[in-house]
Amino acid sequence: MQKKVLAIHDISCLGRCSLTAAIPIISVSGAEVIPLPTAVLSSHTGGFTDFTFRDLTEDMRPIADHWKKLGFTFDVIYTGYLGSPEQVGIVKDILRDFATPETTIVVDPVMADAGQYYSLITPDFLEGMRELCRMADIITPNLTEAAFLLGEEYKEHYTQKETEALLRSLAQRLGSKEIVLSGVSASEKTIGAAAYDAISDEISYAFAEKIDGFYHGTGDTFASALIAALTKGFSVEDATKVAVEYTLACIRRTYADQTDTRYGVDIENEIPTLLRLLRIPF
Ligand code: PXL
Repeated sequence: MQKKVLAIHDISCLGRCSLTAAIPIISVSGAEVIPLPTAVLSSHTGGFTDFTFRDLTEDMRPIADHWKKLGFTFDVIYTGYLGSPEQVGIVKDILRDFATPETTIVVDPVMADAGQYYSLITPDFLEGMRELCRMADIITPNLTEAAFLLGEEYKEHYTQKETEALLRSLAQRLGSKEIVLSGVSASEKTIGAAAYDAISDEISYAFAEKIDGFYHGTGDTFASALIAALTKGFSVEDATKVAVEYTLACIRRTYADQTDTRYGVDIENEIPTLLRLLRIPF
């Protein structure tokens, strides 16, 4: 049976993040992606001015009600950027209504990066994101979001010991079974992610070469590739490796092309890389 992934994020028309990353990337795995848009923006909010923003809070319940009448369920429910703090309650109801015992719930608590909230996100979102994380099987924060979820100040550098303490505190506070933490470094030359299995208390790392610059949307590229691998049956540890390698490949190509990094990374021309990493013949 073809897998079905519900993706609850905004559509930022320009800038390849949220749904414009999730739909193409997860589709590479052969899963069907069903979007539930939280807002429509002319571009994402990082580095652009004068972008439009249409909040879809009013539309989300009627859309979900239609699907409920059709008897829909999903193999994966993947939530990310929300358009308003009120959407937390709606998403919680959707998780209750559409997740079966076999559904994997992945919550990306999209709020912040490099120590700062995104421009439309206020601290009002924080408690709601904690509540969503408590309902997840897997959470995928970056280092900033992890610190904020714990009510801690973000630090520019985390040692391995500090990173591991962060993972264990998150698991304790939010009850997470699996945490995939992005933006982790082993040295100045590397960047990657840590995957923590709270049940076995094991932590694995995946690193790639760090490339200069700030690339928008890479958190969504990363989480979407992780989900692509999970739907192909990869373990969280192996899916994290796939996601790190694919994200690095997209960044490397974008860096080589010298394009404006606000427009996101070149996810399209690295689709063959993702197929190879997912071991899908083509
Ligand atoms: O990639 C995270 C993200 C998602 N959606 C919107 C954003 C951002 C980051 O800036 O602005 C609208």
